[in-house]
Amino acid sequence: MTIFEQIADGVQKGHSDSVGALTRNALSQDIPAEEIMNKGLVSGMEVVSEKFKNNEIFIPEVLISARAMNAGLDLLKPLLVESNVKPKGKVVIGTVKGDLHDIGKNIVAMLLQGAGFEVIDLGADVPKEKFLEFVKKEKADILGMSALLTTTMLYMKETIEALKEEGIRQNVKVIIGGAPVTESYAARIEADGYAPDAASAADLSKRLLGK
Ligand code: B1M
Repeated sequence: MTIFEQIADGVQKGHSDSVGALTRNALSQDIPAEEIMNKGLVSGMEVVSEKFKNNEIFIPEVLISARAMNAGLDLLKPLLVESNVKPKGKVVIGTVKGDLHDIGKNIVAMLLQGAGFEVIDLGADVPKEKFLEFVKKEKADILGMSALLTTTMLYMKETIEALKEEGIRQNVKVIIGGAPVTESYAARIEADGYAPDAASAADLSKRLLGK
């Protein structure tokens, strides 16, 4: 196995210690950080993402793999920033106001990160003012909103209306998801896309930015 395959394998198995050690080893061989990230960490997380989509693995395994991926990513981050490697895009994400469910949103954030996006996670119970503030401040390419309650999903529409009122709706793609959310609801509130699960959210984001 190449060192990239070993890193990818470590991510899939959720072995944080070995992913960290292998990432250090790869760096000591002067392999560029971007290559380690893409061919090792992201490639491993893509397999995890696919298996999650196909119900071959479940939330605990995804969380353990994400932790292993982060063990490598933490070592690469300073180098990636230094070498100015551009992420695929910037995503501001959060669970909407009134809603404390964040497990699904966290997985979406992790898989987006695993797919090469810079992710700014605002947490749960996020008011529209905060979404707007961060979309503007961070010049986000994508705003991701999650909702798990039939009552709180209505707040997604309010946030999109607020983006329009602020005159910045055209600057950002809006994607939404969460158990009660549907494709037709997304169309109705004029979101740019809906994803039924975390892996699809990463695919959708790449598609929307033409990556
Ligand atoms: Co709540 N809860 N809960 N809950 N809870 C549900 C959602 C519910 C369906 C349970 C039920 O009654 N059967 C129900 C909602 C009913 C409805 O509105 N239709 C419900 C209720 C009623 C409530 C309370 C009101 C209960 C009460 O207090 N009386 C209360 C509300 C609190 C609040 O938010 N204000 C409440 C509280 C809680 C806990 C705090 C105890 C806990 C949340 C803990 C936490 O998140 N930190 C909780 C939990 C765990 C659940 C269930 C059991 C599981 C949710 C979950 O984490 N699923 C849930 C029942 C269920 O869904 N079966 C339920 C796993 C997660 C990986 O899936 O979040 O769907 P999910 O995310 C998926 C996709 O939806 C998608 O990708 C994810 C990964 O594949 N996705 C996106 C999610 N966000 C996305 C964003 C995207 C794209 C895709 O783009 C940006």
